[in-house]
Amino acid sequence: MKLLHASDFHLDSPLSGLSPEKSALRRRELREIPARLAALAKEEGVDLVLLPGDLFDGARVYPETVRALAQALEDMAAPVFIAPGNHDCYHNKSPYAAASWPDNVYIFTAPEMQGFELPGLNCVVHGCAFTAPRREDDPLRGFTAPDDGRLHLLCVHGEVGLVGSYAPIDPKSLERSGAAYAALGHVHAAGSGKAGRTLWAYPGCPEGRGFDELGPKGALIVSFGESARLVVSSPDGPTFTPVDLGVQPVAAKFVPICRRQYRIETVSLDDFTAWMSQGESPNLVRFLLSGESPFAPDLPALTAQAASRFFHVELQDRTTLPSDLWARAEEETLTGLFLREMRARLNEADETEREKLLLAARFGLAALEGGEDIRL
Ligand SMILES: [Mn+2]
Repeated sequence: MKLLHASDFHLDSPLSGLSPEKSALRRRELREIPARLAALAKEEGVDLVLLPGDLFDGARVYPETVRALAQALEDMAAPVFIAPGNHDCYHNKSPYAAASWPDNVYIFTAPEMQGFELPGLNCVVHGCAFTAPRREDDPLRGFTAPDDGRLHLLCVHGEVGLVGSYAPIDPKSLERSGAAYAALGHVHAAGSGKAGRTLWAYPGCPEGRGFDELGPKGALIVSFGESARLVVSSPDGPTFTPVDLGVQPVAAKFVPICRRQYRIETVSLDDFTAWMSQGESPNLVRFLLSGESPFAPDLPALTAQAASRFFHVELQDRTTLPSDLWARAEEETLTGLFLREMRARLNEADETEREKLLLAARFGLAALEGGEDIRL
């Protein structure tokens, strides 16, 4: 028995920080997520698909987006369960109620837990729906699946924790649920944990939409009866650590399906030049320029130089003044006096003030030493 678990597509998201052309392209790429998942479902030969919510970013959805989703869900050729989340909560005007959906799609419509039996798989899928953009109670409170030898699965949108406005799920509720696997949605980074004999997991969103959604993004393929594994998130994407889950071994495999990745790379000015000599990248990259430099790097010029190599690139200056410069603070010269003054101010400064002072120090030194700041 194998299932596909994906969530938080946020279809038709407004994508800020990109040109109108690039946002339009990204919106189209987002709209292709369901089709890519359908291809993955077929390739893996899954028996079941669990989609715990936030498939749409909001109530305003393009008709073609709904059509593309419905078509892809039909193509999955397996039972599909949707548990609407805070962004796509169920109500009588939501696309879940208004549009027509293929026969293999089941949408949870009530905040209370409901079970749906799949006799062919000896399995029961339990889920619920957000019916408003907020929910402060634990959707699993008081829920326990019967210990009847069938495979019990959860499909729920919410956040693992004790309090919050997005269906806080107490780990104790997960433990008491008796489910073998809890397919959760809401958190945009892949991750998972164990509560009693229940493995719970978030696949994360299948495409990043900003620099707060970094690295490879995708879906989970979960199989039952193999050696147990737990998926753990790391900065380079999820990695896998084997764990013993006891009676019902579950294996969760992360499969990247994203077209592009948002990445933040910390590089020295020299390494940045090396990055520039590499081939073209489909990614959206923010470089944090690090290391020591007597002058402030010319960000507009460097960004222009890098622009053609990345789908999107932006630079931030994190360089500091060379440390040997401060040795000159003891000199009985105007430069020495200036450095002593700047050092005292930098020691007192907060983060934003530091940036300005660093720039002031660079300009001041350039003026005093007759040098030239490349930005002037
Ligand atoms: Mn959510």
